[in-house]
Amino acid sequence: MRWIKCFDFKDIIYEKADGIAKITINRPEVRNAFRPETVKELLIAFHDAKECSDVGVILLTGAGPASDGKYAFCSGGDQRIRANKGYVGEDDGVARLNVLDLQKLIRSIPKVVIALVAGYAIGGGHVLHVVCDLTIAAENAIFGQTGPKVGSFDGGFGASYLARIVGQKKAREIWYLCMQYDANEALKMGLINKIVPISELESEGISWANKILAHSPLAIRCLKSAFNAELDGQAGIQELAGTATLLYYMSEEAPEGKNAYLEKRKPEFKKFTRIK
Ligand code: 2NE
Repeated sequence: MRWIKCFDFKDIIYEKADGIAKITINRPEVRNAFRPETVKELLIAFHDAKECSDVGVILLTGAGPASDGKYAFCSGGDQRIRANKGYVGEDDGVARLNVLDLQKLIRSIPKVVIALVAGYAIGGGHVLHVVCDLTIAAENAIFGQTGPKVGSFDGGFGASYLARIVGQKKAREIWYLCMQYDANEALKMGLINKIVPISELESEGISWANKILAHSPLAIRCLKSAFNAELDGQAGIQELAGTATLLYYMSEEAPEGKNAYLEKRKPEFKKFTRIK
């Protein structure tokens, strides 16, 4: 794969090739913990991938190994800069939880997002893989939440969507006990889709991406918003309805309304047959 680097980011690496975007959190010295600058860059990269019509699948991963040989997908919020109101940006001194915006974007982006997890996916980093459409894990992957141990919690997607994936009992166990789970345990509870040797993690992600890219983009888009609609309340319905509007714009009927308006005439909708 000949990845082409996009933008010049500090905390992440953003690359594209052959319909796939790869976003790598690049802070291995802190197990790829995120700070506001990291999340800001991730939001820019995901927005770019959303706008780029060449991209159909996005891979999200963590850089590694670190200098001690260990791997991480992401270890959540950088605890060194956590203040009373959230994580404080180095540039602006503002405390916030902008990772929640990132979670929403990953879920609503009309393209498939695949998490490639090597090593730790912990805390807010665990939630990031949870909100991805699919997760492929290396054999060394470790999953877990730490919130109640470090004085935090994610009661949004991190709890409710996790419970939809692994069931209420298991989700409560994960959050209340803050234990770590290896790749086999994660696969058994339906938290991830597949385990591969670490040397094959990226190639497996690319192989899955290519399978998806060979399929109908609109069908995949409709399916993603349909999966979300049931769970995400008004926002989920809005997403699905947005896709329905897109499809309607592509019909013969919708342009008739717009053209009639622009031509200052009455629209002729009667010429269209009602679909049974
Ligand atoms: C990830 C884990 C289990 C790895 O353990 P280990 O033993 O392999 O590494 P170690 O030595 O703990 O970490 C290596 C270096 O990375 C730093 C460590 O402090 C250490 O630095 P030095 O001592 O070498 O200087 N590091 C690792 N994770 C960090 C982090 N999140 N923030 C800052 N520095 C970090 C182990 O490192 C671990 O448990 N990490 C903490 C995981 C955690 O509690 N994350 C925050 C959860 S809360 C959250 O993410 C959140 C939320 O709940 C709601 C909204 C937004 C965010």
